[in-house]
Amino acid sequence: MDARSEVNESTAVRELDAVIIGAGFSGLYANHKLRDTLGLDVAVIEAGTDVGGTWYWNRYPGARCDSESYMYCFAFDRDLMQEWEWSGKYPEQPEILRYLNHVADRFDLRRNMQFNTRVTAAHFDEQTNRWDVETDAGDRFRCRYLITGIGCLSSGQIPDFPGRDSFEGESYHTGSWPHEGVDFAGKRVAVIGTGSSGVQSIPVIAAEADHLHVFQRTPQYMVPARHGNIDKSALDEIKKDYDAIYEKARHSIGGFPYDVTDRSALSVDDAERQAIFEKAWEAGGFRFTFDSFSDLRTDLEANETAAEFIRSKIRQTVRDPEVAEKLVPIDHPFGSKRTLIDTNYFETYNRDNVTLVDINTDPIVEITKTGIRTEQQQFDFDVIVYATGFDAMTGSFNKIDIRGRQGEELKEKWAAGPLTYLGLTVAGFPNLFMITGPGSPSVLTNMPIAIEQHVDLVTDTIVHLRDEGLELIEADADAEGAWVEHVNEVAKPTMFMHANSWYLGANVPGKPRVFMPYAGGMGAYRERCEQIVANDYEGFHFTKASVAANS
Ligand code: NA7
Repeated sequence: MDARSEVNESTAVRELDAVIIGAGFSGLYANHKLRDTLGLDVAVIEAGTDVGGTWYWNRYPGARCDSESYMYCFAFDRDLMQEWEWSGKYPEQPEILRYLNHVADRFDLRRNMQFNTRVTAAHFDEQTNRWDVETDAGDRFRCRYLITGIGCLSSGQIPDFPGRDSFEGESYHTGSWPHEGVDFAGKRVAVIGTGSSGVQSIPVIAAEADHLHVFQRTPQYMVPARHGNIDKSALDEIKKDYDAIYEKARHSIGGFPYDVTDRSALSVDDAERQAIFEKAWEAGGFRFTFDSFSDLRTDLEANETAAEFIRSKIRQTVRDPEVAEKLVPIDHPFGSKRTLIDTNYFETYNRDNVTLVDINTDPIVEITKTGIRTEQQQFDFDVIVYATGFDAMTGSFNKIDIRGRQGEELKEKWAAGPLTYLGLTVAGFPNLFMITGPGSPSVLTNMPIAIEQHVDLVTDTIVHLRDEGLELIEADADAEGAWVEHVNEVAKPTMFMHANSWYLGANVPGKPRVFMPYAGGMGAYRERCEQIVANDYEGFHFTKASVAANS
């Protein structure tokens, strides 16, 4: 029987212990823990036709994770860790999707999942102390716990360019790429956007297309990925030490097991600094930051030394000096927007079939039937690729009508920026748990590490409720306010406050400028959570089952 027909037998309200929204890393693991470890009656509701979340949707050419493969996986099951073989240094989208399908098969996770279905509303009912959940397929669930695993970058953004819908060629957003792929051969292609998705796809599309025009708004800092096949014997060595490696990652800043230097960029002379940067550049990826200097994230002068080093690499790589200058970032510090990890990105501009359009000096005026018109030029295209990013962190929440006590709308509550306690719970929204919600380390860390920490905490909390005969857990408004303040305080001295980034909501017109993820590091966050639990769930209050039953 298909999972959907199992769940959707009728439109009558189905009583459950928990509804989990999303079947990506978060939903898969939450389903395993709540259903199999705790024995709860759970339904997982997923908009896609299968598991995978981010990696189900983002199938654009070149899509890949920036975490090294051996760290971009679940660590909750030793056999699973040992048996999966990654083929590349960084995991590519098809391989991550295969991995998540393997996890779903191995733990039989699909049997209580309902695909092709979006949750449209979730209202907390103060009479029953349950969440009433509705879907676009007409399902109605009533559950004690509501868990969101809806991802941080799942709500795609296509800018509202005039005439956008008049284009008669093919157009795609990188975050909802056709499953059958796109044939670029012999075609005139535009890519708008040079974030991670643009930077990963541009070299691949350029190699296939007749001609590629890249429309760039902000030049970006990039560090080479040094991607390649993974050495099997090296992976075997890692696997022997997996427990210790993961334990180190769990207590690190970024969810990686790397040693982080404590050397200041200003403590060495120019020659030594250059040599250190060169070595870190050779290591590639996020190691460039971890291996080089400790104050790149916090000291503008130190940061400028890294910024200048990367600018010189761009100038050395791109042959046409005019094009190189357009690609050189000057208006924000290194690392203030998400650091991009590239493969052959700048080299791509040495190809004859690639043209860079700087839309700061020549802005897009409209999308036409045949292409894109800027202030100075008209371009004709067969395909337009929007690599224009996401309404990050809050966008997917805002698409669901979530209401807490007294009908309070989450969207309204978050109108001036997200308010959460630990990025996990919201005052006035009892028994709602957000996996990697705004205010948690989430996107600033290696995501599986953050997801496992959150799901484990939620699982332990449900056990606590059960053991103590408690019906509801709810964040105190004061604790929530103090956490939001802390999130802001921690971000203040970092580079993150010096750029128009999606971390700050700056890429979405009208979105409040609030720094959304927690920049204090995964290790510190984990310790804080542990302390809170040890202090009888400080900052939370509980409702006893008996009181709830009578209310
Ligand atoms: P990003 O990183 O948000 O990048 C989006 C890109 O699109 C970026 O270059 C933007 O320029 C550009 N953009 C956005 N809106 C416009 C408009 N209106 N006009 C022109 N250009 C625009 O999204 P990605 O999908 O690449 O990556 C998202 C995350 O996924 C990434 O950080 C990783 O965590 C994985 P801007 O820089 O805002 O000037």
